[in-house]
Amino acid sequence: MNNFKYTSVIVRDVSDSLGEEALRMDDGPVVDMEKVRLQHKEYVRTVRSLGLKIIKMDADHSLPDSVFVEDPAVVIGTAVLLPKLGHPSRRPETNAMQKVFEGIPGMKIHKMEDIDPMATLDGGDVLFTGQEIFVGQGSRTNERGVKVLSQVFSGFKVTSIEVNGHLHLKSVCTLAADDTIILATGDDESTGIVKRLQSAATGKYKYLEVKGKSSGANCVYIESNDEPTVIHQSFSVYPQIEQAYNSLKGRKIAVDTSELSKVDGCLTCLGIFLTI
Ligand code: CIR
Repeated sequence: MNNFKYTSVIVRDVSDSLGEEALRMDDGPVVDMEKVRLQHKEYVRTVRSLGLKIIKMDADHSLPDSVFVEDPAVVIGTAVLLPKLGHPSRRPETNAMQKVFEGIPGMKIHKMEDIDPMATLDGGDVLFTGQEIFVGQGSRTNERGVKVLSQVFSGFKVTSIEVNGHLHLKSVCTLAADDTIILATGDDESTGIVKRLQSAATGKYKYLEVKGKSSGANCVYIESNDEPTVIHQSFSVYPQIEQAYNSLKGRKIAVDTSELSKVDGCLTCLGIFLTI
């Protein structure tokens, strides 16, 4: 399977209600919606420039967090799991997502709620490395959600990692190359999470460590266009990550999504990458 040779990406236009109503872990600075839209546009332009087809969903202004499309779908190959999202306000997001996948020939859709109505999961908790799947268990994903994920993607080993102090597993670690996981170790919670992941891992990986804001370790790894590419956060916003990303082979592209990080959005959360 060409796990990371993506051909298309699902994105969703920004909801007008994001600034005022999106969920956030901390009360913080006001969100500048103009900046959010510009940063989202730039992200979409970057992904398109890599040759990927953009499948764009319309904004739903009644769903403030719906730009974060990674959470309402987990896709590996032709299998898609539509989870029951961890936070009730986000659960309707899977309705439009289901319609999108029904329109893509060859996809096999699994609805978490039909398998176990008590299970919850956010896609941001699911880290697929090509060798195995790690799934964060914390405020959004419960044990039953992990179980449903293991059933749907039964061809891979699924390991649950306790997540505390951060929204999702991928808030602190993501894949940066086919054999490399980039990890945040800037605070006690992220250090604990990545230590648990490292001791549970059965695949062979190199680990790249970054300090500072944990979301500096959230990047998108793509093998389309015959050159491994990493889309990472801007070095001017996250100076601590420069050395780590520069040590990777292949193409590196910076995209600034710092305005979305005010409501806990990372880079991975803005797209669902498909290989078919
Ligand atoms: C939430 O709390 O659900 C949103 N404000 C942020 C979700 C970000 N999702 C992700 O990184 N996968």
